[in-house]
Amino acid sequence: MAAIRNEIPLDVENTAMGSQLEALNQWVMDVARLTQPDRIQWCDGSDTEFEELVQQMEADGTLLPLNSETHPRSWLHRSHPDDVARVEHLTFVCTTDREDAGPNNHWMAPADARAKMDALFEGCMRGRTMYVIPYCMGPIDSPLSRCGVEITDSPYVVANMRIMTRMGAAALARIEREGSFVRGLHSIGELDPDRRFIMHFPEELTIQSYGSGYGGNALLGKKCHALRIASHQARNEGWLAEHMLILGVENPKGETHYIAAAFPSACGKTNLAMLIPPEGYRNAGWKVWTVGDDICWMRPGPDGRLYAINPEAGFFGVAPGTSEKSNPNALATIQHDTIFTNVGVTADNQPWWEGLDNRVPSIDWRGNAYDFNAGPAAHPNARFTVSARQCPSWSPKAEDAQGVPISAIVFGGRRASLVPLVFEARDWTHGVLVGAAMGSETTAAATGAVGVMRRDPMAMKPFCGYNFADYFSHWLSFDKPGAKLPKVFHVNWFRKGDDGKFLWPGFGENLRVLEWMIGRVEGKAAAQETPIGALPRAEDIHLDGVALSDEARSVLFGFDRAGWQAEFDSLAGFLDEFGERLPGALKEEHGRIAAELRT
Ligand code: GTP
Ligand code: SPV
Ligand code: MN
Repeated sequence: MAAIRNEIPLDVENTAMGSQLEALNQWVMDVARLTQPDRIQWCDGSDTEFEELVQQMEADGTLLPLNSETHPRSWLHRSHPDDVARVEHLTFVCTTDREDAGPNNHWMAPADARAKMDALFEGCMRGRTMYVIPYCMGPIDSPLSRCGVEITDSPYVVANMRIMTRMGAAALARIEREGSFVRGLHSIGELDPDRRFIMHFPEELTIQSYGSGYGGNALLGKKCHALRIASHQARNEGWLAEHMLILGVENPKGETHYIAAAFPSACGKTNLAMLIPPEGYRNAGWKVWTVGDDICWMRPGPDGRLYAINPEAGFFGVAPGTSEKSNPNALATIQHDTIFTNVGVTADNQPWWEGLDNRVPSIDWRGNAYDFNAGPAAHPNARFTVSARQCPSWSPKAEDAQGVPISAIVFGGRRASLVPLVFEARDWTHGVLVGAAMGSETTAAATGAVGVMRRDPMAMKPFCGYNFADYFSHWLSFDKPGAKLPKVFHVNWFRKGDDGKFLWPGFGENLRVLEWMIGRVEGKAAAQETPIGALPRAEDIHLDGVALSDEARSVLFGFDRAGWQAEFDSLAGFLDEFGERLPGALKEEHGRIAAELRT
């Protein structure tokens, strides 16, 4: 349908679409009247459309072609140097009642937010093209999927949305069938950090983003829709929208267990989702299948188990640290048809980032000659955008309309001290407390200080579209008669020794921990009971071939009672922030464990 309309104003009669789409047409026209673009382009997701966009972006320097022999059909995009990550302090949840957004969100009254945004959007697309992007989050035929339409003035956003979502004609047809969709309006504006806001109106299923062209701020299908708005919808409709990877672990008998894991931004989801088993495991027949690397939508199936889909169609992955050694599957995935954002380049125009290999780059992410003393070649939050289908470990079940059944849910974060390698929650309620208690050191995925410990419940601190107290209640509500809920675990790949180095080798070796979890699910693996949950002793996990110091062994598999008492004291303070709204069951669970820790 690739209808390109140059004339403004539009009227409904002018559009080539059925009456079911009247609401969409009306909204597009309203937006055009406000933002005053020179032209409007409805995106159909076709190859021709993509090629035209790329040509245009190559011509104006938005996309720089990379070495076509080593990286065919791949490009470098350099963002504005002040626009390199999510901006949590400028991200708002605008509910009628402030308490519905909760202390975990920045809140603005809907009318105030709308007035502020209208003023910013007014005439902002003059001289630009306005793109209308219909998209579907999740397999196009899945009952768990949801649709949206993003309006943007950024062709870079269109190209990324085409990789990250099911975009175009099929999504528009589903919208026409269903009638409802999430409305996202985006403009890069002036890319001025002082005129930048990411607003969410969950009650109206609406998103408004102005002033940034980067990742989660601008690709509205991702964090804004699939997490903030979807978490709100999921609460009303009885499902979960989570910041989780989904992977399948296939054992030598050919049985596959699916695991969903919530780690905060830049804390290892992409890496775990694409794990390649250590050699011995590989030879024995173990395989890992990737279903998703960032977002998981799940809901109870007829058999009482939780079934999960990945709403995304691509990866927007962290480049720095990605190497043949750490994540060979990711590296294989990004050899062609990939958009790199804010990486460096070598003298022969190949993309390069810290941790890739020992070559020396020639140009840094800002486009300056590389100077070792002037900072890294790649921005620490440099990313690649690539279709998930290119991943060698991409699961054949990833397109399954019913989703995959989840055997285990894993929480985890960057914790240099206290938290052992892995432990298992006693039951669902304890598991929800373990998720609510998550803490992690901040990373470059958002602007602000890096390495600061903060509470990040279920890795959703930046992404939960409503009050965390209600979110914890929603999680608890899944434990009802007939439910066959997954076991809940907590992991920490980031424990450091006295020398400040990581004690656990991580990456592929993490399969040993997944194997123990599956053993627990199947009732086969042993553990030691402690007040914080069931911990494996070193002998309960297969560690053959892993060189661990005595310090590593005692710390990774150890339980520090005094340390956990202090942790539970601090957790009490955090939970108190939610006041009366905090579910009593969570408070009681905390009190029970705190008391056990004191005896
Ligand atoms: P978002 O896309 O921001 O949500 O992040 P993510 O959770 O997918 O993070 P990703 O897998 O890209 O990991 C980010 C960083 O963590 C990279 O620098 C990795 O090298 C590092 N990392 C991942 N897994 C491990 C691990 O097992 N051990 C150690 N030490 N580092 C890891
Ligand atoms: C994250 O920050 O968790 C990401 C990257 O996955 S972004 O899409 O920019 O939010
Ligand atoms: Mn993420």
